[in-house]
Amino acid sequence: MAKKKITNNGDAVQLENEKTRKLEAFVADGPGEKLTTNHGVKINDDQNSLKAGDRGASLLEDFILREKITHFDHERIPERVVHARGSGAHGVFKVYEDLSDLTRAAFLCDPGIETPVFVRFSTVAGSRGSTDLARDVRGFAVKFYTQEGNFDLVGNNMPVFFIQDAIKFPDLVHAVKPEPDNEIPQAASAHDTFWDFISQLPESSHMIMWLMSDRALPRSYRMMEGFGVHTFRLINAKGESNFVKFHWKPLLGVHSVAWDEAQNISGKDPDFHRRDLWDAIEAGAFPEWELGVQIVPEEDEFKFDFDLLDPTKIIPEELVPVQRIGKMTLNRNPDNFFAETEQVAFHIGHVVPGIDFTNDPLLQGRLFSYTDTQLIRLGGPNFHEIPINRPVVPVNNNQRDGYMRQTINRGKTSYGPNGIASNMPQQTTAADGGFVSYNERIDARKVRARSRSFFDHFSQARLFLNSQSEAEKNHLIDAFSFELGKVKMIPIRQRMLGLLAKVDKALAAAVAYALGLHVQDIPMEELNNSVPADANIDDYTPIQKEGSIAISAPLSMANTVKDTISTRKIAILAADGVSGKALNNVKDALVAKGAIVHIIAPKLGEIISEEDQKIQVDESFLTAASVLYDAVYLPGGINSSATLEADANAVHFLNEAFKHCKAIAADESAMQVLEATYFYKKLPADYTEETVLKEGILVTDTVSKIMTLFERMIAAHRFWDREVPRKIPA
Ligand code: HDD
Repeated sequence: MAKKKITNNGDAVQLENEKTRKLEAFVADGPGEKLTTNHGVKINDDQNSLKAGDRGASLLEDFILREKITHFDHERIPERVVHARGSGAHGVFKVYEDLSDLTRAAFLCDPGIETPVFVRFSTVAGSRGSTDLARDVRGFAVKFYTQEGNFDLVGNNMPVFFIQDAIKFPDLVHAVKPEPDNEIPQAASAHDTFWDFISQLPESSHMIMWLMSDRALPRSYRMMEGFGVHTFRLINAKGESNFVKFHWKPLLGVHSVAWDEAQNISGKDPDFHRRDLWDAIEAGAFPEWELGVQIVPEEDEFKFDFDLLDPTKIIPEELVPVQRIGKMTLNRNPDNFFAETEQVAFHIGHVVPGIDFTNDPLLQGRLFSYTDTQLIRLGGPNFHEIPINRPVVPVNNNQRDGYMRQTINRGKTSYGPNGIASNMPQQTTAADGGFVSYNERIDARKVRARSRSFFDHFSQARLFLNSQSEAEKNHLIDAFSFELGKVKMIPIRQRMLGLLAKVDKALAAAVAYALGLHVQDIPMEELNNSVPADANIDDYTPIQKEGSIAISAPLSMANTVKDTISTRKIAILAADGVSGKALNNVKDALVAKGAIVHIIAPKLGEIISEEDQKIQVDESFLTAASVLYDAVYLPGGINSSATLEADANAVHFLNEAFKHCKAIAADESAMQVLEATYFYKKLPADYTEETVLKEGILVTDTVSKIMTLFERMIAAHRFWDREVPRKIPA
């Protein structure tokens, strides 16, 4: 029978998945009955240390005290040098159709196979305890526990990277991390060393566009895309290779928050993304992504005006469509953060037969880094034996010993070939599933160099910019102006403006205006870190090949999924005397569509409706904040409206929701509360369907209208177009 786990809200969740079953062997359920030492000796007094008299010194002989304190002293392991702050979840992946034409990876060839996965999302720059809402790249690492061993897809929520060669990774990370003299700022790229580095690194231009865009401020981990970034290879049973880019497409769409909102969330709830993921899974609203692939046949390797091996480039979806090949569902929270989310060790080099690498120089360097880092972080070469890292298939080899070895290998042989154990464990032929590297032809000189096909640093940065909506472009200008405005050294600001101008003169001019500077051209020779001494500057001018495009629709979040309100958080503001009928009708309608609705009142406890009903309050204006919600509803009721109108916190809640372009619906009888806001005068004069869906504001006396239109407003997520023309202080 399938095992079940009871979640916090009392629901039973199926635990019938192979990795989960394997983890069960290591789970300690409950606190246990009798307190013992680590060696099993029952403890008689855990409250007092052993002393020479009740007022005397503690005795060194007290092994119970010593063991407890020693273990405590060693509880922390080094945090990851990057991606230290993360959240994990278990789930499953299933392919839709047999892909054996493309790959021999068994988990991609049989729609009947359900592959367990563990996913860790993360920010990059901040420490373990930093805020979730930093402007940053998000890690999106997936461990597939396949029947042929573990496959780790260690990607990000942005499809390109800052650098083209792994040798620059330590420089990049040193530049973005807090500055070494004063360890300031935490989890932020808005400081001198980061922009000093970036402004001399033209290859980062494309990535910087993504980083300054709203993609760096996800609404939720559940609403982010994921990308494998590098071009990989899929290899079929005949040994044929196709290039592949991996994508994760969230079924809830890709959504972000506003920068001002992100900064506020960092104070109100620094665990915003972690909590959101945890709560959604506990509530049974399992996050889902489709795995997508862009396939490029070997013979098309040189067809594009960029190099497939260059990790600062995407393949625009218009040129090679993303085929959705399967679905991942995250359906179980970890039992223990440290044991699972902290100890999980991903490695880009963990591939299974049917998936292989390319010569992308960033990927090649990563192949070294990931095992190396675990050796220190997880204390030695046996980190693969930590339960979360173990594959679901047997591990047999002649590796032995080392710190923290768990396996007790019986027998005499730990070498091969051997006669004593009949040459076990044996190698497996390719036909039987043994891993064979792709038979790529290599004929080259050994050089420290970069291919000239990597030198067009600006075309795709421009493609990204041109593909953004007006609101998204404004956010980019604001982000650059903020970040460079925090840079103290003027020459760094100036140099960055020069680099930006190479992407887009109007963008550079707008940022220059905010910084009170003028754009000055920088000769490419000055940006010489990425240019070999003999390079011709003309190499930077892109060669337009057939099929080049100016705009790519999927790059804009304006074009994302906007047809669901599932798991969106809606605030209903109410006080004593609220119309219970309106409140409950709207609440029930939203909950029925999967939204999470909280009633927020001046104080916790209960409020009494105008119908004399008791209504349970979820949050007070002290514990809640508008930045933690996606939309607001204001039901009518004379006394409730009078109270809220006079409550500065309620009015601020509404102002802030308006400023962050959220959907706001109100009963006409609550108009007096709206009148107290800054945005009242900016409300549209009519409430036709068209105005409401453009402005995101609805005031009506018909509850049914609220229920139909409000839902569509929430699904639209944000009304960014009103941001600039209807700016208010809040
Ligand atoms: Fe990396 C962690 C993603 C380039 C070296 N990386 C790490 C994680 C993610 C990525 C998601 C966190 C995994 C987890 O949750 O445990 N890294 C990327 C992507 C890159 C990239 C998408 C570019 C395409 N990384 C990169 C380079 C190097 C590293 C070029 C070094 C040469 N990355 C590491 C690391 C980390 C790591 C130091 C820190 C902790 C860990 O590995 O386990 O080895």
